[in-house]
Amino acid sequence: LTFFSAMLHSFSDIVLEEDGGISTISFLSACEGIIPFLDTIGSTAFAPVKMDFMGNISKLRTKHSSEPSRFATLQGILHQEIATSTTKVRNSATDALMWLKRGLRFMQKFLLIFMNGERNLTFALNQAYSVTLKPYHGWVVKGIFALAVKAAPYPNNFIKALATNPDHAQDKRFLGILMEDVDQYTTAMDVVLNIVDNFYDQFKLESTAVV
Ligand code: 6S8
Repeated sequence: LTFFSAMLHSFSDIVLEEDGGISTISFLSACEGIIPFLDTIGSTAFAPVKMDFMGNISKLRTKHSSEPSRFATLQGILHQEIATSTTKVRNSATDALMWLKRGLRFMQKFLLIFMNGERNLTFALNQAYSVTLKPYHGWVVKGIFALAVKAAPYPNNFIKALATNPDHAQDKRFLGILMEDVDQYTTAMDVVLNIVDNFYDQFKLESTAVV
């Protein structure tokens, strides 16, 4: 019925290992599940965002393929780069995951603000951006963001884009169902992102560099 319930691979499907290990494949599949979302609501202004997001997924997929059993969890990948002092090298998996989690946190915050009733999407996007990606962006990238925000759809079109069938969006009950799905989805994202954020804090992997 909604984009979130129809997703083949969602953050809600990620089963954590006993020690909190996050399956690399489940995580990357959940990330890929977001791409059709960018396609439906997106115009060409979204292209750089999508490319960056997909680039990081692909970096992590490549890393995983190089030694699937060792890199079965995201933590396994990070531990290996910590042990080999390669977390900061160009194109490291640590760096790819850092940007991926920042983008996901941006999306999660945006959805939460929307779910709490904010219907001015430009405002919601700016709010989410301020507390997630903005601190790491220099003026050029801030400009790209400002441009993308201008392509934000009208709230009704956004809601319609989140229905698997546009007719469903006309149903009085649709908004309530959508809000439930968004709630479940953002909660599942929160669990996974908190684990990854805590790992980055614990091992001092977060970079404050501005791009
Ligand atoms: C650093 C950086 N990546 C890159 O330079 C930036 C690329 C362009 C991003 C512009 C601003 C993005 C904000 C989101 C805009 C959405 C607006 C919607 C408007 C309608 C890193 O790149 C590389 O990733 C790394 O691999 C390495 O090379 O220094 C490193 C080297 O550089 C970023 O800042 C990551 C941006 C990720 C954005 C992911 C978006 C998440 C997905 C969904 C968002 C859903 C948006 C909801 C829209 C609803 C519309 C109403």
